[in-house]
Amino acid sequence: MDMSANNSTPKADFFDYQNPEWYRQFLLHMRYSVDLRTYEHFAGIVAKFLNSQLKFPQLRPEGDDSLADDVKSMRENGFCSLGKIVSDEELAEIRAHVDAGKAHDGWAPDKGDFLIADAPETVHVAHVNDDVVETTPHLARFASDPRVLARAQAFLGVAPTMMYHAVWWSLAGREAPQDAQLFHIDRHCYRFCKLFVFLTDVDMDNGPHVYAKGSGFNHVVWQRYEALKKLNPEKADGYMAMMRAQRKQDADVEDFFGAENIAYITGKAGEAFLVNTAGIHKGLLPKTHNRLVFQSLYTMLPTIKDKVAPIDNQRFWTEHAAAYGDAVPDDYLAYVNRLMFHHT
Ligand SMILES: O=C(O)CCC(=O)C(=O)O
Ligand SMILES: [Fe+2]
Repeated sequence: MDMSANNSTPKADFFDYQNPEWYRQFLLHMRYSVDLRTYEHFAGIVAKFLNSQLKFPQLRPEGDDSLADDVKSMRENGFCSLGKIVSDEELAEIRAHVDAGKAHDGWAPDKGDFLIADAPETVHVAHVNDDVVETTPHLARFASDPRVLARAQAFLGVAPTMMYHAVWWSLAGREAPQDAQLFHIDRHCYRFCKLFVFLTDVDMDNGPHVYAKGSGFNHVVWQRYEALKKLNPEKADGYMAMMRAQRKQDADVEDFFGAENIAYITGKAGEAFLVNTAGIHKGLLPKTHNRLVFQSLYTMLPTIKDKVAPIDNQRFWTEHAAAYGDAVPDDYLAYVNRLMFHHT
């Protein structure tokens, strides 16, 4: 045995005390590996640890009297409505900026950039380019609206971490749904939720967000499985197979959750909702008009998988203060936005 070599090998280096990468990979692995029955318990441990370090009290914006009911609805149904949070003037400014910017196919970026008016027929979902999203007025402020952060915090059990802002078009007139237009679940973190702000009017024909109520918690998924197993073992296996499949058939989702529990979330341009997309969901393929949506993602910990793109947006801090005063303490706001904006 050659004992003269130093102990630097790829494996030894990867698991070096100083290498953050293995800690990151370990956290990611836990996300997919924790037993479904105890998933919430594990998420609670993560929240407890973070709170012991952060010590941020629960945000309670003045006059916000539906916080408790909304969080209850997020837990029981999977989502809550925030009503109209964007004025018509703001909408017009947002639209002017977005319409003038380029977009790309969210699932095939190699197709290149295009103006939405020239979107190729093969594109179903056109993501507005990052440089356009970053410079669109108002969006960053909505994402840190005290009511939004308060709900995200109460739902997650800890002050949220903002992972990204995204804007995309779901294009009408395409024949069959694709990707996120089919039922699926997201797995960004142990607990997470997303803010959706409709930037066009959305009715049943224009791409509502569709959600299977009560599908958002792993332990509940497991309880349903156990209950079903007693009544009908074969059906229980079918249910688990559906939960594991990446894309879920409409008929299965309706069968297992009940057609009455499939919610179609529509709304006027400027209306917003928060949703736990760990539950089964999709954006229904729009028939008549293109749908434009703004989204931000709130997690307990950085997700590792989502791209982190720091934005130089000094406007954000002054705009936020002008809109919401000191409803969100400075250190709280800086923590929430630490991956996205530099605080000065
Ligand atoms: O477009 C939608 O309504 C759903 C998109 C989606 O699956 C997501 O944002 O996780
Ligand atoms: Fe999704």
